[in-house]
Amino acid sequence: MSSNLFELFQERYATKLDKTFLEIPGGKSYSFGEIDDLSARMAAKLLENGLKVGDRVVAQVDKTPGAVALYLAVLRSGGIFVPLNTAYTATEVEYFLGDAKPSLFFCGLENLADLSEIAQAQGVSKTILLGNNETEAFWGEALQTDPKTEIAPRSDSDLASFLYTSGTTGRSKGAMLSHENLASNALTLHELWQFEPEDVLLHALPIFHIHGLFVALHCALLNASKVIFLPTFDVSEILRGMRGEASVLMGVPTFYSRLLASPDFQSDDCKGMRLFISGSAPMTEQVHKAWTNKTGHKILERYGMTEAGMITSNPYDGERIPGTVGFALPGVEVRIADEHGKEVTQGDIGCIEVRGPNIFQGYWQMPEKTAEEFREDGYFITGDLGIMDENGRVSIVGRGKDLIISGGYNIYPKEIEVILDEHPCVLESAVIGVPHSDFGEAVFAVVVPQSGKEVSEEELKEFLREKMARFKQPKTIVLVEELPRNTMGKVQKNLLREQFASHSSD
Ligand code: MCA
Ligand code: AMP
Repeated sequence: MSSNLFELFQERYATKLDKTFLEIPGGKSYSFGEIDDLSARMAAKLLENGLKVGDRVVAQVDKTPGAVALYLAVLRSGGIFVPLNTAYTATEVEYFLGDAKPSLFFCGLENLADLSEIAQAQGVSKTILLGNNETEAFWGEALQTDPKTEIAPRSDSDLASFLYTSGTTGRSKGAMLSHENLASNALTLHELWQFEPEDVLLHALPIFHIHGLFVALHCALLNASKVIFLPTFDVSEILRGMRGEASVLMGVPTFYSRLLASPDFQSDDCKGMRLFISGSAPMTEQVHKAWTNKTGHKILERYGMTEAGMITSNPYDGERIPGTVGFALPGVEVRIADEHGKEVTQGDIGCIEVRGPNIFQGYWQMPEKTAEEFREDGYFITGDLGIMDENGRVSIVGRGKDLIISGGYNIYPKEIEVILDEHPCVLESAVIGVPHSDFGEAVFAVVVPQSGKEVSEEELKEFLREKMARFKQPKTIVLVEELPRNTMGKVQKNLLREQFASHSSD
């Protein structure tokens, strides 16, 4: 196996340079050869801007072919790619820049002035505008630069990327992923899901997370597949893709429930499709079955995590059972364990623990935090609760960690509670997830005002507005006199979830 992940991709598409790689709405397309060349030219410009092997490159950029080329350019230069959600506010970006200490920061035009200032204060040597097409900024300039075709040699354990994942402590942690972590996972998925030479991937996921950047794009790169590359999820564009050349769709459950709810969606639309994959959040049995009834296809659900890439998958050939996430991927070990890491009796509920070449290298500059998440025998503690049947099939039954998954985005309540509690009129708060028909779960905040002080839901929402990305902000905030606590004084979120379960946040 090549050590530099980029080399592996290049080997796979080397004979398909004229083939379309990325096709964007409107019909414009970029061949494998063009993106490869662009990435080599961008690599030359990265070097010109001072990038050295092992440097971090943070990118908060729109989903464009240029962004894909930038990712590949960083890989081939031996840098570490750190993508950020485009919804993050300047305050959030400031934290990531201060933590990752990148040498280069790529961003979009919106907020450029603010972000440059923030980046400079955090010691970032250069803030660069990527540009949204080949006539603009870094993208445009790269095309005028001679390519640097050499690929920086990397060893298996060298870092390729790190992705931030929030934590139960409220502080985001950079999960460090090596070239081997990403390569092994991609090769396994490509084989397991039986990619075929003529497959066309319908890509509507963001490219700042594992799902869209690694699972989806890496499979396409390994397969030298055409990708219908949509900037955002849009039902009519998805239908157009399915009615056209697409054969594989990867998405979060919200994609599937929105398609089912669309009056334009017809059974025939899926005639040319080979495979539907879902993950990042639990898919309800109801959606799974409705999809099968409508299309005749059984969605293949898989389970993963930023720290581990993909962990389990329903089988390609065997039975895809709703409510289960399938079997440990080949080469990956999964066990259901008690709080000491001892395997529970088969069929009992326990914590899902995982070991294998996919498991990350630790949290960026947080050795203690890393140590807490691993057992002595190398298993990583996912924090998800599951059961395993006698054949090794896993079902996720809950979460040991306080986490909300909304439309496939992970939101850690602690992060929101810390900020809410900073409001001068707030005594304390508890953030929970409540059922939501579109996003699966919605963020819901329960707030206790300081005695003698008054505050409204609107004022609190306004207070949060600039401090965190919109998708994290509570859809509803209710004010209460006190929070339910157990005898140890711990807030009983289960009681709040029961109390507010039917409180519609839709
Ligand atoms: C958008 N909004 C949301 C969400 N998305 N609110 C809660 N949860 C969300 N997921 C809010 C926006 O802030 C905005 O609020 C309003 O909805 C409309 O925004 P818009 O961007 O138009 O939303 P959308 O296009 O309808 O997006 C919904 C979406 C998107 C397509 C489901 O959230 C999405 O692409 N999710 C996929 C996330 C993903 O890739 N997860 C993988 C993580 P306002 O109106 O108030 O401003 S990787 C992972 O989890 C692991 C490893 C794994 O297993 O894959
Ligand atoms: P993240 O931390 O963003 O990488 O999200 C990882 C978490 O998403 C996992 O720990 C699970 O809780 C959840 N997750 C991913 N895939 C699934 C799935 N198919 N079913 C249920 N939960 C999932």
